Amino acid sequence: MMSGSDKRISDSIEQSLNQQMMNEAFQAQAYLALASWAEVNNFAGLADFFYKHSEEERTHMFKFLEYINARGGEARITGIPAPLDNPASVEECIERAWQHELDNSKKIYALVDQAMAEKDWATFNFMQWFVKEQIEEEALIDGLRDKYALASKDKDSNANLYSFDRDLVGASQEGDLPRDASLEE
Ligand code: OFO
Repeated sequence: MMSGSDKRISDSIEQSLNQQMMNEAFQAQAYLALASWAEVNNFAGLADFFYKHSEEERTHMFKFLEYINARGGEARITGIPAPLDNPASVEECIERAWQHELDNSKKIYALVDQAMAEKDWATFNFMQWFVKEQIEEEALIDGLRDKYALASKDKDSNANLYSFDRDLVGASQEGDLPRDASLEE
């Protein structure tokens, strides 16, 4: 048990970290809802992809929880908003995911701003993992959008949509970082 003097984050940073912890829980819940919708609508590949992604978001929530407690603060688990109603189509489902990532990136950047303004370099450093993660996740979901766009070009055939979905079974959650591309050559 930490005493008050062991606390090495300000109250305002602690509050923002707690808020972001619950934002990550919300992300997990939102992806879970999209995954279940996809499963019910017989898109097994898309469901698999989003179930896995929901798990990833949950690990992000835990990273915040561990960090807050490790710095002598206190992680506070609160309620989260309900996910949106079911999407009307695969396209809407994927666009929702895209919007979730863009929104979450903004929240991450706001926390980085705050850590910098408070000269809390430990939190600033901790947040860099999330900055990188959001680059990867935006690339991952943008890649999904591209695949869907290709698959749905021929509106007369379901074959493309079928192979699009099959392609997602077991698809990696690791997006390639654009900035790493040259290192791998
Ligand atoms: Fe938590 O990484 Fe996406 O949102």
